[in-house]
Amino acid sequence: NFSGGAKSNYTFPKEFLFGVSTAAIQIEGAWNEDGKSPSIWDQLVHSNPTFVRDRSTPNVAANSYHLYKRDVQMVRELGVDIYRFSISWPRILPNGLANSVNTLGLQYYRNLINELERYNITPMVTIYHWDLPQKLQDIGGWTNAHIIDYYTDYANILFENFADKVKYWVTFNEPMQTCIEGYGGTYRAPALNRHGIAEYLCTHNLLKAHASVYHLFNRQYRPLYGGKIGLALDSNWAEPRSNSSSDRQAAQLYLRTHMGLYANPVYSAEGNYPPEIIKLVDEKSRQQNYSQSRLPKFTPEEVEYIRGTADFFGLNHYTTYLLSMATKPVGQIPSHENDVGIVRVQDPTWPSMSSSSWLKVVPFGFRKLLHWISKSYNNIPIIVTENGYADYSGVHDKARVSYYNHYLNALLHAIHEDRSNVQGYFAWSLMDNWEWDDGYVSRFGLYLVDFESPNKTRTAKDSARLYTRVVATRGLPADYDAADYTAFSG
Ligand code: GBH
Repeated sequence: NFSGGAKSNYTFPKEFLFGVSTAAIQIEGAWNEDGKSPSIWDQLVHSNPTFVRDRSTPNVAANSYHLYKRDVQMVRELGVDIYRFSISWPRILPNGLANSVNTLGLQYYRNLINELERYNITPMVTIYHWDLPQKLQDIGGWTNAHIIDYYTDYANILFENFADKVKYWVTFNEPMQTCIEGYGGTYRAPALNRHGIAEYLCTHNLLKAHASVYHLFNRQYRPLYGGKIGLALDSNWAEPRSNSSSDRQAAQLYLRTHMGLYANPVYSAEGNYPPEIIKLVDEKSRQQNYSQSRLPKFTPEEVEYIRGTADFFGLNHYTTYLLSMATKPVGQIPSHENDVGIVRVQDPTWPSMSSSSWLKVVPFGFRKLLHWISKSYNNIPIIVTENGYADYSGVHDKARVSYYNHYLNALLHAIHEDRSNVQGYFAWSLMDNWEWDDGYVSRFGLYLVDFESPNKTRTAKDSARLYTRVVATRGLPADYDAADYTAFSG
């Protein structure tokens, strides 16, 4: 039984926030219009087209740069309270640096925010959703400690312009993807692949940059305008592969050294990286003859500077893995994967026909993860900033409807039975978009986008209708069956 709980009459609290999420490069297009410079993703896919499953680019995507009014209309149709989108750094600062601000870029987001305001929809802004200006990558990107100041300058410009209207800010979307996959690996831009070294430098600078922007907001903007600021961390749930103590240890180690690498410094009572990862990387580095640990150290002052720098825990969650301890070395040497030394698989019997092979449908994992976060980080308010399902397209998206039903049912149980402090939920995504290395093959939208049509026509899917009902009634439809997984069996 994969379900997150039996069918119930639970409903979402009155003040619970419902929203939908997008990200700039995945929807906007206009990649070189009105002064925007290339991001590391433009650079990666233009120079290496086979990186993407269908060899597509985000050059035009859903053309939201020109169609944002239609986007806001869809948000209104859904009846949600809040819209999460990201701002493109290279659209605001083509050099990456604050010496020259692109007023046309600012104007685009001002128009979008004003349009949302007109219909009483709260904006949530992600300051960084992976699209670093290539010009900053040329000088080291997130491995260059000066980026802490560059990022703070960029955020300051956003606050100056928009903090009067934007009441929710997310500093970073999924730092694990940026650092471990982008700098340590090849799966995300800049695909640097300097494993064992660069992911830790990136993590170190990114956490300091997050704290710097939190303090800036707290000091200069919160007193004037109010508002909340946090991080959005991605995490799978980690289920022990068997009930052995070693597998149970592996599952905990996964949570503590993956999501925990970013969560512990910010959300734990004691701050700093989890002691497990410090010990593992220190020991390996010594054995490997490095003169110092490949994981940089925070000074006690830095630990304090970073600790507690978030008003909410943003969680992006999609799926679950089974964990066990590795019996022989895993991953490249050196690398974060090798440092941690655990093995991650999925149960082939878990249902899913998703276009994204990793996306197995395991609602109980969502519920357990919410509980784990609540317990580990002092019952911090959680906002689920992303959750959703990918298919190969179509408006009658039975599997997505089923996915949302099952995961929202698990969420209701988390709130009512486990008392997890979840205050909001965002569906990923408002519409089909450019799904990174999956291009336009994998579709996550509540709205279908016809990428072939000149107007990038958007059409509501069945899942959009479901979500509208959930938002309006604050509960699941009467015909929802918690035991039914047939939608995922092909
Ligand atoms: C999010 O990332 C992103 O924020 C969003 O932009 C994206 O469109 C959306 O989800 C859907 O993908 O390495 O074997 O674990 C998702 C986080 C975690 C999903 C890693 C893919 C890779 C499979 N990702 N996972 S594996």
